[in-house]
Amino acid sequence: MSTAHHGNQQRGVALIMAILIVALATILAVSIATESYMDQRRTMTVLVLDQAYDLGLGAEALAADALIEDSKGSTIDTNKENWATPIILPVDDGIGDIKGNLEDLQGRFNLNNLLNIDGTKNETTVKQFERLLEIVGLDRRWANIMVDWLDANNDTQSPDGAEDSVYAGQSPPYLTANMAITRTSEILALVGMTKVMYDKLEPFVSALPPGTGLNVCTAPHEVLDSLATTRSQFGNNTNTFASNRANGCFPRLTEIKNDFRGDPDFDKLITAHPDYLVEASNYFRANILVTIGTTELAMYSVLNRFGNSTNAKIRVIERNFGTPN
Ligand SMILES: [Ca+2]
Ligand SMILES: [Ca+2]
Repeated sequence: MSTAHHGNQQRGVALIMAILIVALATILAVSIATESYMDQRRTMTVLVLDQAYDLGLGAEALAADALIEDSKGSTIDTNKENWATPIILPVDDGIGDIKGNLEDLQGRFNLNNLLNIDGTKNETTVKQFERLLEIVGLDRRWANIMVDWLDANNDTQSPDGAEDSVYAGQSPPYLTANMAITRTSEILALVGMTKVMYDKLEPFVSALPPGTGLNVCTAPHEVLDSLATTRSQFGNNTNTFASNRANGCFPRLTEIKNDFRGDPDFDKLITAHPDYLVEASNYFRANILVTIGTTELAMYSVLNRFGNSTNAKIRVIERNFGTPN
């Protein structure tokens, strides 16, 4: 009996071993299958992203081409020209598409214009920026804080500036840039600047080379209205503004100069910087979204158009992925 019992025990152990082995084998098989599936997915994503990147570069080249074409026939730049028309191109019979549009960055307030070319504070554009801040619902004190962020010195603007001592007291501590910015998102480094505040301002500002002009044909009414305080504001009737814009450049340079003349701040700005307001642009951003299956690639390329109308050229001065700046 005891032998038979012993034999049963052995069979029992063998059965458990067999079940365990099968279970382990199953786990292993599932794990191998999952891993190889994940490997396939990863490889596919890498390949598709590569493809999306190449397609993005293609869309960027198309954008550059549109800007070169434009320079041949026109001396002004408006949102009614061909380059400003958004494009959608299908990829391989509908497995994806490329969406793209070009935006004139010179319609925005250039933060680097808060300083004169010689690096000193530009009193006239700082006044304009203070008004722009108010128009978008932010405190005007950000203007002087931005001046301190940009200017090379460590002397704090009165009363609202912030230099190294303020930033060194943060956790983690850091220092002011004390130079021109290349991305508007640097604003987020200012002490107290929140994402919500930044999002209010972002559509109206750029980070272009110092001295770059403001295109009145493409500037939103918020930016135009920041040029003067005592004149009728375009933002007071946005429908009229939009319908005037539907015909091309509005307001024309001569119109806005006539309309705003007599406003003390506007007169000072135009006297100090006669070339500040323009009707043509050299800096654009191509916003490109490539979708292939479930993979998306967002690409933002800043394009600089230079040379004359018979021989215009484009250089890409910045490429961002995922976010515009
Ligand atoms: Ca044009
Ligand atoms: Ca400074």
